[in-house]
Amino acid sequence: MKKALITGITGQDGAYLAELLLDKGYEVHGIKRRSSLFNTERIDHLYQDPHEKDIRFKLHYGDLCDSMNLTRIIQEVKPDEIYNLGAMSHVKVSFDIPEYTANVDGMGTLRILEAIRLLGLSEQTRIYQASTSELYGKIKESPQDEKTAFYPRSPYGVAKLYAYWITVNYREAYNIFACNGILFNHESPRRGETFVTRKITRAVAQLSLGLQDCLYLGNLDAKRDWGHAKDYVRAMWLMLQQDEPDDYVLATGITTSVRDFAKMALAEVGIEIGFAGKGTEEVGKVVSCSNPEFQLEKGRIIIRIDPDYHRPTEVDLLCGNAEKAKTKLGWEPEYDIKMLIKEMVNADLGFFRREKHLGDNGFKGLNYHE
Ligand code: NDP
Ligand code: GDR
Repeated sequence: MKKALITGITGQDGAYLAELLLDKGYEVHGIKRRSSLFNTERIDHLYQDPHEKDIRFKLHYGDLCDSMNLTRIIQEVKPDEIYNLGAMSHVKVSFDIPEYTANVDGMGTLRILEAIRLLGLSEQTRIYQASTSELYGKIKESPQDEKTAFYPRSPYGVAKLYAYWITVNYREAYNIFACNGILFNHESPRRGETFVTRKITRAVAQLSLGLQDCLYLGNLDAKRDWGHAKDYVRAMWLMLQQDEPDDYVLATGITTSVRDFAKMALAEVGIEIGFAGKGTEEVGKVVSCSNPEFQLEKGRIIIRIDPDYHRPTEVDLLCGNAEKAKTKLGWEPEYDIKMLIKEMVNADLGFFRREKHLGDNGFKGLNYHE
């Protein structure tokens, strides 16, 4: 039975990847951080009682900032595959905590690679490094592929640049089977709530149910190549099953602005909006609402700009070319952006309908703690 170790198992991708590997018969180990509240919501359905026999899912406390901890876990597990998904993954937040971001996202990768080398596991353990389209940053060339030059635009992007190159270096210097997946944005109902897609789909649900008045966003002009996380974790696994290690772009090849994403998400529940005004004065107004369940009057402003969400340096346009992954890995995404939005909006609507029902009947919401 193959063993995998996933850092960042409690995150969006970690949860989907753990499901995939368990389905494939792997023994799956994950590193979770100690936190004052439970942080395993995305993987609770995978939990196996450690007192039972033959369990295939095990969590270890750890942190990418702690070399000794990482080395001990890797020594104990001796994984065939490591998926390094752990990261301070929020680009805007990385401007607030740049040193921490460098430590986790940059040095964290080095710590894992060094552990593999020092433990003599270079021939046994394959590693997947979660690289990102944020490496491209300020580019003129579109679409971007594996040969496009990097120009990161945030402390997050710069930390991930180090991680990218140290992964390449350990592959070349020590013959470690190490791959970078240069992944463009990928989303799902499990996406963190402060990333723009999930922020929008949650707001669509709350606006339409009368639980929120207005959605505040930053740069509506930014364009991203949005795919579904389920498609992308499949390719992470494929990268580690090849004869030779390599780096691959994963993307859909379709780019959409934040403004259009918001329009499409609202259209999913029958709300049409129009945008008017410029810069920070731009607003999104209801043009029509064809859904009899919702009470949104024509002309009501439901989107405004909050300049606090603007970034000191922005990545304007990302659009990926995943031809290499398609040809060499045989990978094809199954979701397009419409299917993605539908799934996300419906999941959030379901959640907030339950919240509203509880509220209407005198109970606190599901996330309420006395
Ligand atoms: P999430 O933010 O959902 O998950 C990040 C994970 O990293 C969480 O499990 C988090 O733990 C963990 N983590 C954070 N800090 C540490 C630390 N110091 N030590 C150990 N673990 C830590 O990210 P995604 O699942 O969306 O992304 C997975 C990886 O892929 C990340 O590295 C991200 O940068 C990268 N990536 C993501 C893309 C995307 O569009 N989703 C695109 C390209 C790259 P906790 O739950 O406790 O916070
Ligand atoms: P990104 O994702 O920075 O691309 O990083 P995010 O969803 O945060 O931003 C996408 C674009 O939307 C604009 N934007 C806003 N963003 C947020 N979060 N909140 C807002 O209110 C808002 N309004 C507009 C942003 O300026 C940006 O242009 C994600 C992360 O998952 C990274 O870890 C990963 O590496 C990259 O995708 C690929």
